[in-house]
Formats: sequence, structure tokens, C-alpha cells
Amino acid sequence: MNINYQEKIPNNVDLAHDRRLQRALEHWQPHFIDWWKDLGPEGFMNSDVYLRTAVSVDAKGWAQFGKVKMPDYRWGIFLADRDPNRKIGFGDKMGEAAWQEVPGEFRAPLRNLIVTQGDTEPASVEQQRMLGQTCPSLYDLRNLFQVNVEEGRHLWAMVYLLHAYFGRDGREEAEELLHRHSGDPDNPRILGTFNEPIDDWLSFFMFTYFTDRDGKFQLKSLAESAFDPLARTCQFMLTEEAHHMFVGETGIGRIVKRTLDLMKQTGTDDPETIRKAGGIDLPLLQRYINFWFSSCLDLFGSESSSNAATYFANGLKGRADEMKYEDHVCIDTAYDLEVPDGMGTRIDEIPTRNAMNEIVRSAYVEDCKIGLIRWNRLIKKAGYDVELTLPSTHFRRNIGPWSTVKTTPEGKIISEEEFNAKVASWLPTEGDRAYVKSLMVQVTEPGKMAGWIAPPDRGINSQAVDYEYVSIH
Ligand code: BYC
Repeated sequence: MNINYQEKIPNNVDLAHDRRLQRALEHWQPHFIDWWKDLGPEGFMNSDVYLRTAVSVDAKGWAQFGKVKMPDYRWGIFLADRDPNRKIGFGDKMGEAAWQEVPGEFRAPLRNLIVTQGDTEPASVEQQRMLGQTCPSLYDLRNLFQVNVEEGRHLWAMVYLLHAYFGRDGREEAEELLHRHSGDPDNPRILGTFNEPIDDWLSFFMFTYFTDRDGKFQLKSLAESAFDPLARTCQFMLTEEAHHMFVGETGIGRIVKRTLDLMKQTGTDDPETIRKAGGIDLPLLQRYINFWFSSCLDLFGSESSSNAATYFANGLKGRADEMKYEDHVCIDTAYDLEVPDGMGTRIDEIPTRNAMNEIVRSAYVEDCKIGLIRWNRLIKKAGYDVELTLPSTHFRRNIGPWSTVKTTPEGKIISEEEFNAKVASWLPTEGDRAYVKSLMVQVTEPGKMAGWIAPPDRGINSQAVDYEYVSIH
């Protein structure tokens, strides 16, 4: 069904025929707009931003580009088309018809999954709200705002499900999504990473590369859900998510490119010299990778999780790309999990269903490698013998069995003293953060770039790189 833009809330769910739901969502809408004005991007509310807006959910031509003032963006409710024959694809109920309503016995866990997913969307907008003040170019500023408005729409997607399928407690949860705030000590966002400050653009690119990729894997897992409206909502969200990861991958790639230029110009890879030349040295970049990657690994939950087993058994949440796996039931099978044991490790055999978080995390790690291969290719081509790497999945964990020990980035268990003595070479220091912050100055002349990042290879939607992507008023 095409998206109806004539209504107050654009949608393709025939909202006009459910007056109660329409009224409830129209009641929530001004709260969302107030939240956007208070905690969305700081400034720029009167600027015209070159944004894409969804016009239909089919694969071809779902987006339309044009200049829009952000508060006028048409946030709405878009679900992928329904397959009337869809069957449950995994777990104990495999082969049964997908659910169009929430079964009473799964109300609480499904609501929790939707609330956790929904909570991350406004959280990320809050985390990024000051970045416009230090944008490295108008091209980047536009991409930031594109990401922000789409995260706002993803919040709408989850709020629709809460309102449409979870009655009064769903409506209350929808209100709470606007009341928790990223980094608020009294009422923080649910998941750790979404309370980390993002006050420089290097962190933004790391976030869109690593954290949005967690979003991709979690959405893919929920797109397998037996609860069909959730599955269809997540399928459409995934089409928007791809651009967010593109922003991260190309953003980090452009930093690497600029740093390599500076290394060539100065004839050295010495970090101090690169910093004097106004660039981001590769060891600093590595420390940011170590920080964000390890933080995002925690977003998959514990390595062994009875929650995950129950979700899988009941068809609430599958594995990303479930069809890639041979066995969709995973009963009576085991998974070998490496866990710390003193200063060494041992293998624990756990039921596969309990290992679902770890299985999806492993697929995520593989996906994260793609960008590193591309960035390392640039480094190698420039003639340098340096490699950016992903740290071990055991490094700096706060969730799961590895949270009880300290390891090197290579995953070797070490004492707390050794960790503390070496951490400054593994994770961003105060000095690193202050230096990155010192580079953050706003550049708003069309086509101009800040000195620490190379221009993109091409513009957005075939526009030139020096197109005025944001007209600032
Ligand atoms: N921080 O059994 P366990 C995105 C909690 S990103 C704090 O191991 P489970 C986006 C856990 O909730 C994708 N708490 O975990 C990206 C549980 O609490 P309860 C977001 C954590 O349940 C960029 C307890 O610890 N979507 O879309 O198997 C921009 C026991 O945990 C953390 C989702 O996450 C943590 N890191 O799995 C914008 C999908 N990890 O229930 C957007 C929905 C775990 O005992 N969420 N805990 O109170 C889920 O599927 C699951 O809740 C999790 C955890 C995968 C997060």
C-alpha cells in the first residue's frame, strides 16, 4: 500500500479506519514534536535540509529527495507489505501461521523487546544533538540530519506497535520513551552504549559504523519474528539503516584518507607530527575503534542467555538472516562457548538456544570486518605497513562472562594492574578526546571540508559535493 501523505500522520496502515488508534497517536504526536524541539538537533530548525522521505515501501523508488525544514519532516508509520501466507520460520512453532495479533502469553516479552528497540532510536538523536555546531561540511551536516530524522521515524515505528497492539501499558511505554534521556543519571536510556556521549564527529562516525550495525542485526533478528506487524516494521526500517552505516564507513574512510595525505606530506607517521598538521593519527583512530566496537558487543546481551533461548523457542526473535542457518529449531544441539577460567579459558557446552546472542554477535563481528578491510586497503595502497584491527570480543566487556576479567585487545587475560598500566594505549585517553574536540570547528561553506577529513567521492542523490545540502537561515 502506498503511503498516504494527506493525513496528519503519514502512514500505510490505513490509520483513518481505526479512529481510536488514530486519536491516540495524534495525542502522542505533539509530545514527539516537543521532544524533537527540546532534545533533537540543536539549532538549524529553520534551515532547509536536503532530505529523503519515504514515499512507498517497495524496493524501487521508495525515497524522494527535497529541501525540508526538520520540524516539518513527515514522520510516519510505514510497514513492509504483508505476505498473507507468511509462516513462522524458527523455534517450537515453526511452520505455523505468523501472528497478526499478540498472543496473551507473549505480551510482556514482546513489549519489552519493542520498548528496548524503541528506546535506542530517540537515544541516538539525543546523543548527537550538538554535532551540528561542529559539522566538518554541509554534506556531513545533511547526513547527520538524515540519520536523525530517520531515527525519529524508527521511534514512530515502535510507538505505532505499542499503541496498536499493547493497549494501555503500550501507551504508557510510548510516553516513557520520551521521558528517559541519554546520559540522564536518574532516568537513563536502557542499553549502555546509548548513554555514551557523542560530542565529536569521530565518535559519530564510529557510532554509525558500529552501533547502527548492531541496529541492523537486531532489526534483522526481529524481522524474523512470528509477530508479523513487528517483522514488517523492522523490514522497512532496515532499508533506511543502510544509509546510516554508509555514513559511518565512508566517514572513517575519509578520515583515513586525509591522515594518509598528511603522512605523505610530512613524511612520517609520528602521531605528534600528524596532530601538528591537524590530522587524526592512526593509533588514535585504533583506540576509538577499540572503544566503540567493545561497547557495541555488549548490545547483543550475554553470551549465554535464557531470555534469548525463550525468545527463540517461542518465535519472538530469531537470528539475523535465519534462512542462512540449516537448523531452525536448535533443540538438543549444543554450542561450545569459550569462557574465562582463572587466568586461562575453558569451553562450556551450552544449549544452542541459549547461545543465540553469541551466534548473532559472531555474525555482527564478521560484518564489522568489511570496513576494516577497505580502510586497510587504503593504508596499504599508500605504502604504509600499518593495519587497523578489531579487538577481541573478550576485550573491555561489561556484559557476560568476559565482564569479570581484564584482557588485552588481543584477548589475553591479564591482571587489573597490567590493564591499568596499558589502557592508555588501548582506549581513548582524556588527551585524545581533548585533541579530537579541538579539531571540531564548524565548516558551512558549500564544498569546503574541515582539515581532518577528506571530501567524499560523490554527493548525495547525484548532487555535486559542493551542492548546498543545508541552507542555513
Ligand atoms: N546494556 O539475557 P541477557 C539500534 C540487559 S541498536 C544494558 O544477556 P537478552 C540503533 C538485558 O536487557 C539495536 N543492559 O539479554 C542503533 C536484560 O535485562 P532484563 C537495539 C543490557 O535479554 C543506532 C539483562 O541485561 N535493539 O537499533 O538476551 C542508532 C540480561 O541480559 C545490555 C535491540 O536491542 C546492555 N548492553 O538480550 C539507533 C533489540 N545487554 O530483561 C538505533 C531488542 C543486556 O533482565 N533487545 N542487558 O531486565 C533485545 O533483543 C535484548 O533486550 C538484548 C539483550 C539483545 C538487548
